[in-house]
Amino acid sequence: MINSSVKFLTIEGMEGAGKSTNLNYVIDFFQQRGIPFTATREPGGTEISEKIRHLLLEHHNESLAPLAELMLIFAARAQHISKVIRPALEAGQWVICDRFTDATYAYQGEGRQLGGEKVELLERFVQQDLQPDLTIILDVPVALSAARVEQRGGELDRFEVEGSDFFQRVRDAYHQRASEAPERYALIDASQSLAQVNTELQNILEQLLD
Ligand code: T5A
Repeated sequence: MINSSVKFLTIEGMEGAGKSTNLNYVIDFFQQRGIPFTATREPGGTEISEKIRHLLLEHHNESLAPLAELMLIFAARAQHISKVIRPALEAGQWVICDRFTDATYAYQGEGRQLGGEKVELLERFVQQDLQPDLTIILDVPVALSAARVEQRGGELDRFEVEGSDFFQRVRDAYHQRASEAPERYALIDASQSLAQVNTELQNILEQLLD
């Protein structure tokens, strides 16, 4: 059962799961009902955090150490929380965020194999009591994620060039987190047609706002 006091909603999933596509659906849903919200994303969401995002996604002549990657993500997050997320929540708005710390557990904790303890340490330090109230995970198998990224075209970023083992660890981590706290997560099979995904999303949002 979804808690009706939900305010901080995050959307997660692997590359090509359809986060951007479905985020637009969520935004329309809120707009049609006149519910005040802030839609944002991670890494990014502020001028400085977007600069860190570029640093994270671009290719460089030297490799980025996984621990440095983790610290950059939390630096961007600290700025984002301070400038966007907390002010919006304090103003009584919903916050709808494309990725948040679940992505760090999945990509840095498991994908990069840094382990969950380091992520948890920084999560406590940076977020204190702040946690999403509900996280929607758009779940796709690794092969479909790769196929959708390929179909979308364009240059692959620093994460998208990773292999299937990396992404399998990422997907497993999302499943693990969802199974450990089912009340905080809604898992949608995003390998279905977009119309079917939208229907599931609509059911979740209606429950949320009832
Ligand atoms: N990252 C992020 C970390 O490593 N740690 C962290 O803590 C955080 C916060 C950027 C990267 O940062 C990493 C993870 C990421 O690698 P991002 O901007 O969210 O994160 O980037 P991507 O996940 O790469 O976003 P994408 O745009 O690739 O994926 P989306 O948004 O999930 O997919 P979308 O909506 O663009 O759809 C992709 C294609 O699939 C089609 C769409 O039309 C589009 O062509 N599609 C479908 N087709 C058929 N059926 C459906 N149901 C479909 N849904 C979408």
